[in-house]
Amino acid sequence: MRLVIAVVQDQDSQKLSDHLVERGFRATKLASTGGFLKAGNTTFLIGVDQTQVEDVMGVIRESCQAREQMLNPMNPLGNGVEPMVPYPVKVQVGGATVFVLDVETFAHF
Ligand code: 2BA
Repeated sequence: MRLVIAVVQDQDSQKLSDHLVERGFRATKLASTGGFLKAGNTTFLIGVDQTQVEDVMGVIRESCQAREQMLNPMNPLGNGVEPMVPYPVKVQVGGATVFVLDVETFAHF
């Protein structure tokens, strides 16, 4: 068995959720926050047989799109200190960041 962990943008979360259910995949959605942008995103935990990993990857690929987001100047120290990023910059986020892990044990009681 494999555990597919997919970090997706909140805008794609409902679409991905619907597509996974339509295709018969079970998933858990966790509310998460990106470490860099400090913006909300959604993390899916999807447990599948190893033969289904490519199918799940396809569903994720179809459901999630890349978007540009503005990263505004951040100043973690506050008063009078130059921000780490002194001007707004565009970053491309997603479609999805996906990890596939081996599952040692799976139990469902
Ligand atoms: P964030 O950490 O908020 O990152 C949002 C976007 O900012 C990233 O998009 C990337 O384009 C940019 N970015 C992130 N860290 C950067 C850095 N050190 N320097 C320059 N640009 C940087 P994505 O790569 O598509 O990532 C989207 C979200 O996926 C991330 O949100 C994070 O929540 C998750 N993620 C990405 N890579 C990860 C990893 N190696 N481990 C755990 N989570 C990851």
